[in-house]
Amino acid sequence: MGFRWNPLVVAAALAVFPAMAQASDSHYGDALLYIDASTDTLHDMGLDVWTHRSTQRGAMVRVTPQQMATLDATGWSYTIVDPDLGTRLDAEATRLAGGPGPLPGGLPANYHDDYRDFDTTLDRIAAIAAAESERTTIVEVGTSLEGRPIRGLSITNPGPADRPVILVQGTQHAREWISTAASIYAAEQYASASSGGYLDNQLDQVVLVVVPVVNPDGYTFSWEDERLWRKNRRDGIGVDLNRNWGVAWGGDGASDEPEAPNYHGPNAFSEPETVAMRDFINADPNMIALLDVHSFGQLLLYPWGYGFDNPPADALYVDLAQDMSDAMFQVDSTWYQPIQSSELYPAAGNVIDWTYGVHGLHSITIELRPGPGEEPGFLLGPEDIVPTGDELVAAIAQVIDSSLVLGPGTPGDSDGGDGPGPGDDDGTTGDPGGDETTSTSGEPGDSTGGGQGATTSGGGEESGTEPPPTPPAGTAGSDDDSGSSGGDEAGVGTDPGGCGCTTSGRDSGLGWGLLLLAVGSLRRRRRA
Ligand code: 0X9
Ligand code: ZN
Repeated sequence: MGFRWNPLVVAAALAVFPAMAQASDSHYGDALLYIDASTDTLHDMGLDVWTHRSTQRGAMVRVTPQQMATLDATGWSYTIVDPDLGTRLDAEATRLAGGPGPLPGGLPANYHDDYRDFDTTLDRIAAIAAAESERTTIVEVGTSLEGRPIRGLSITNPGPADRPVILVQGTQHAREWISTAASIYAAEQYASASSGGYLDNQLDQVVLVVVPVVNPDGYTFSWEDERLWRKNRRDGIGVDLNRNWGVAWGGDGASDEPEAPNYHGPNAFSEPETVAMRDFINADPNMIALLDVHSFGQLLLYPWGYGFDNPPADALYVDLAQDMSDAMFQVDSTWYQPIQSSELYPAAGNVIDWTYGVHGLHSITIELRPGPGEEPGFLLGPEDIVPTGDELVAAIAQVIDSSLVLGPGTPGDSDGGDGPGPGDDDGTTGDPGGDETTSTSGEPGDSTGGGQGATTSGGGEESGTEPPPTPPAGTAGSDDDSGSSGGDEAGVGTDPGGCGCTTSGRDSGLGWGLLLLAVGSLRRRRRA
């Protein structure tokens, strides 16, 4: 039997928890926990939520020693997954500092042995383009806030110019390094595909564009200052790019607090990174599909993500995501769960709602390895890069095959049926997203600059059965907090992850002194 959340306990905890530290630090003593609570609540408490799902119980969160002390004082129950994240982060930093980087020139085979920083990623893009100049051109999508290139590869065989375009974009979220690594790996597999093979045949029929790092500033910051950074680098605080798109912008699962990990920005398309990608997509009438690559949780997510309405193309998406899951399972029996995005948790202003809602692209968010609630989350080891990359290749191949059969889709927002409704921002008018519900609009995103036009240069079979899920019960992957399962109960003293790790079961009683302090603090904040 669990207990029902006592509103006073929640209020007290909200008042006494310090805001999540976004600044650079070593994370010594930070722990990863499972906490069986509403993820909205955990987020409001300033905890760094790594994995959660609105329709299930429990979340994986990172807590500082101070937050842990407060948790203990408030008597919440939790399960320790990793008692000291600092050790793991240090081990990764030491490995990267000591490990051999890729040799200069050509396409050194050891490139995919480990994660690579932004400049090395750009070098690899250049090297792929040089080595496969018949098939590959470099695409300049735009420029980040701090002036870094948002650069990709366009990969195709010689053929008609108006073939369907499939876009794969990675690393909207900085700390999801496997997204960068797997996207580059997949681009390379296509660019160097053997003549006459499956991938080569696909390249006869489509143009594949891969942009491995949509958020170069955040990615660089995650290498140089703060490994667990998520957003872009706006004002040193950051905007969550995957809340900054113009369909249902400002709705559920997006915060208007700049410090929040899911801060949506002052208006839709306020950021040069989303503007650049938006303009790139707007400019290409042949674009037919988008795969947005994240980690973690092994999930295939389809629209809508802003809320629980079914998209007009619901049946299509159920099939597409299932077919992708089947194709990926064929690679090495790793199961990716297909679900509607909002079932993970609502996340208004995400990219796939915009690409589907405005352009009708067949749009999928993929959360790569590890599985839901699985260690080490964002700190996935380098040995997973190639197998995850192979899974991403299978996912892309299925998106291509399905898109060729389906043809261009219909904008999900165009028929007045389910969906955010007309008036969503296609970015061409400068009008902020049409469905803001919780935030005031600022200036049009188009006014921030950075949205230059893109230029180019340079040269499965189905398994039939659904494999069983392997995740620990009650968790599913994602690093942002926005879902709410309201009225969650906590299984006191249980091990929600089924991971056999240390459990600290405590009763939910709260010291009266702490409670009064907290309520007083809340009152003071309200008056302010
Ligand atoms: O929160 C996100 O932006 C994505 N998860 S992540 O852990 N990589 O940050 C998921 C977005 C998918 N859309 C919805 N859940 N609605
Ligand atoms: Zn992400």
